[in-house]
Parts: sequence; structure tokens; C-alpha cells
Amino acid sequence: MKIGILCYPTYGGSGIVATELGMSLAKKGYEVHFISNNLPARLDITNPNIFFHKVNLQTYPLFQYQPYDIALSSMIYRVVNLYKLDLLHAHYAIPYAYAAFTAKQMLKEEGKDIPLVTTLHGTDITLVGQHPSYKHAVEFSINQSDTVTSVSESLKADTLKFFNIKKDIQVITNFIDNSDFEDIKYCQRNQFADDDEKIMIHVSNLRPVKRVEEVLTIFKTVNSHVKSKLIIIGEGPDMEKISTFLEENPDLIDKIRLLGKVNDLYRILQLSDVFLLPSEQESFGLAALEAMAAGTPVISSNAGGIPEVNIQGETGFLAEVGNVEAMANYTIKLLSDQELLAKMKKNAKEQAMKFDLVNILPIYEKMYAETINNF
Ligand code: GMT
Repeated sequence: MKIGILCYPTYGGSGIVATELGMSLAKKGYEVHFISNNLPARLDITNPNIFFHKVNLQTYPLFQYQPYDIALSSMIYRVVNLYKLDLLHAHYAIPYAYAAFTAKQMLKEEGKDIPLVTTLHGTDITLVGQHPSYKHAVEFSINQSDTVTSVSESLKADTLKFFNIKKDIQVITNFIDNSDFEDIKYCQRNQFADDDEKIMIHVSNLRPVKRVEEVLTIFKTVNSHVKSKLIIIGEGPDMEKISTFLEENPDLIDKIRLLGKVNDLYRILQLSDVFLLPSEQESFGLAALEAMAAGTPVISSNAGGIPEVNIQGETGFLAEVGNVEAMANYTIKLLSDQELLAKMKKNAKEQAMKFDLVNILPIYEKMYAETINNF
């Protein structure tokens, strides 16, 4: 089967899921064509079954904004024709499902067509997709897709609540390849913390929904009870909030390490004691799953699909969005009790195994086969 994957190339969760899925399919012998405006961050282009098609933008002085969606749908149309693709898989409704629909219309003009799967990831439904500028186009392109999947039950419910959806939505959860954690070279824990210190970690794109200011508040409270360090991985618009916090709390400067975007994420997750995720919205929380796969329990909000991943009292603790006091108290409780910490680290890893690629990939394959059969 030849599959075209349309996704964001950045470190955002939807691009990571699309890339990991495509690479796993390629390993199984599928021919996978990635269409994006840049090489996806984790894509290993050395696999001969993987192709990358960069969407080229033609600049012209008349354009105040470059018409990316037109270039994207033209590229989709060209790749489908050239490589005789069997199926398109759009990750994130905006603009991928919409552009794929346009490409399908172009193909139909020539008596051809191709089945389209759209996977909804989160903010395409709960945040950006709600905006009047996009809402109708998002609803339209979901309804025009041949198969629609969402990454959690919570996101499915939100989609049905916010949009007039005529399609069935199949939940296929995100996944993790636990084998990636097997041959990992361990980082030295003492590069980040003293022997008697615990390590907290937060990984995100530092957008407002991630509430990084709450990560800092939680850390400040916890640090006054438990000797600890905080590692923050990622870059984004709320980086400024971190700088402001450090200016206001100079005594914490040498306790907080800002690593930016890192390639060795798993190595650093492995040495952490607790992952903080106080998000306002989170359709799934792939970052939490990655932490769990590294055996790191999660203290999180109960937003969106997080409770489907992080189980209260088993793999970590959850509190209402904004309840930083509860999240800090849970963290103190966890980090002060070695037995509880060891148990939750074990539970976190076991929970991650339930979302293993081995379990989820066959569901994607079955869905592809059914989509093509029903087309
Ligand atoms: O977290 C982000 O803001 C990035 C966003 C994306 O689309 O790249 O992540 C969303 O998709 C991920 C993969 O399915 C989910 O794990 C994240 O929970 C979801 N983010 C939100 O819903 C805010």
C-alpha cells in the first residue's frame, strides 16, 4: 500500500505521531510519502520506503500572505498522480484535511479519486478550529473525509459537541514505541542534580495552553519542601514567562535548567522523577505518555484526554485545571515517599506498555484496509 502522510514538520505532537506512524509503516513494507513544508523533525529519511515531498511556496510581490494551502493541495495532487498513492492520511484538520479535499476534487476532474483519512489531534478541534475564520472549513473537511479518527475519547466527544459531524469518529489512541527505550544510553543523573535532589521535568511547546507559569509555581512550592531541580525542554511563546519568573526568583536560577529543543529527550526523561503537565487543554498528552514510557510518573491537570493516559493514584496524580496547590501537594507527597515513587514509576511504565506501537499499529492498518475497501 502506498500512503501519503500530510503533517506538520515541527516538534508538535501531531507531527511526531504522524512521523512515528509513517516510519513504523515503512519498516513493515508500506511505501510512505510525507508531504510537508519541511522535513519532519524525527523523520529518518534513510529508509528506502520513505519519501519526502517539500511543499514549495512561490513568492510574488502581490501576495501579502503566501497561499500555502494552494501550494499544498497542488503538491498532494501531483504526488498522488506521480507515485500512484492508494490513500491519504491528514494529521490535523487545518489545513491538511481541507487541502486533501481540494486535491481530491482536482483528481475527480480527471476521473480519479483517493480515499482520505483525517486524524484529529486536539487544538484543530478545541482551540484553532473553533475560531470563526476556520470553523466551517474544519467541519466541512471532517465531513468530507472518508474516515475520521481522533486520538482520545475526550477529543471525539469535543468534536461531536463543537461541530455538526455526520461521520463516525473512530478513536485510535496515540502510541509509543517502547523498544526505543531499550538501548538508550543513560545520561548521568549527576549532570542535572545532586544525589540528594529529585528531578522534575516539563516538556512542551511552551504555548499558553501548557501553563508553564504553573509548572514554575509548582516547582517553587515543592522546592521549599523537597530538595529538587526542574528541567524544562522545549521552546515557544511563553519562554518570556520563564525569564520573568527567574528575574523575580533569582534564588531559583541555579535550580532550573532550560534545555530548549533536544534530540535526546528520552535520555533525559529516564533520569527524571516526576513529569509536570498542568495544561489547560490536552486532547491526549503524548508528552506524558513519553514520560511514562521512561518510567516517570505524571502530575497533571485533568484536562481533556489526560485522564485516559494518566491514572489517578496509579501512574501519578491529577487535579482540576488551575489547582496548582493540589498539584504541588501531590508532587511533595510523591517525592517524599520512596516506596510510592518506586511503585508509581513501575506503574507508569506498565501503563505505557498498553499504548505500545505493537498494539496500536495493527488498528491503523485495519482502518486503512477498511477505508480502501469501503471507498
Ligand atoms: O500540544 C500541542 O499544542 C501540539 C498539538 C499538535 O497538534 O501538534 O498536540 C496535540 O496533539 C498531540 C498528538 O495527538 C496530543 O498529544 C496533544 O495532547 C494535543 N495538544 C492539545 O490538545 C493541546
